[in-house]
Amino acid sequence: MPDTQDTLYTMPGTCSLAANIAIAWIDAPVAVENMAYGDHKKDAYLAINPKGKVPAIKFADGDVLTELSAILAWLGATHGGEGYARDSKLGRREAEALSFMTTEVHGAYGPHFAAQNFAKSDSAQDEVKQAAYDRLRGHYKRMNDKLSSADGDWYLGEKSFADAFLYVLVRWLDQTPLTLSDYPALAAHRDRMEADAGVKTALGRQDMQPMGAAS
Ligand SMILES: N[C@@H](CCC(=O)N[C@@H](CS)C(=O)NCC(=O)O)C(=O)O
Repeated sequence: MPDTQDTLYTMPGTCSLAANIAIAWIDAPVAVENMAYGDHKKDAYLAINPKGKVPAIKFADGDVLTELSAILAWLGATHGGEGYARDSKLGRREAEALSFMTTEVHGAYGPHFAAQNFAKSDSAQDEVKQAAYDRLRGHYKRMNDKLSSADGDWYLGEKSFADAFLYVLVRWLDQTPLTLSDYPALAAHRDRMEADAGVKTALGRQDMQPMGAAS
């Protein structure tokens, strides 16, 4: 039977949480299908996204959209109303921030999540991991400074999808040798996000728990 609804595919702990939060914030008519870790490499999902990664949206007409920043752009343009229109100044800044976060910051996590893809020996893998953590320190400092200068509440001065992905990145920081207390604006942002009803809904849909003071 053909699908009658657009569906976002997610997995616990992953960047797909940002799209899930966006769906909650704008109340988009998109179902969220949370897969168990590992299902992303099984045939059923590879038939949807041959890259074997989340997020992906499968549309009711069978078309598929992958890449988080493209999915967030589609959500904003299609279901976001005026607040998420892409031709606004906020929309431009949001696209810029999401490109930075998905390519530079998420990209820098490569050696942390899969050091074997970057070096062979244990010592070489350790070296690329340490280099990645140094790079991440710079990225988190930049994001902490930007959030502080934007008045501290929202990354771009008002709520946007950049906050949804920033929250994911701040959660990942806890898995690294970096310390969240070195980035006080990011720590406060995490607590603000975890008090948000849409974030709570999205976490529940992905079988995830809040991590900070609001938990
Ligand atoms: N460039 C992609 C990256 C997607 C990505 O790396 N997703 C991760 C989760 S955060 C994933 O599915 N990893 C599973 C794997 O690589 O096995 C995007 O921005 O959507």
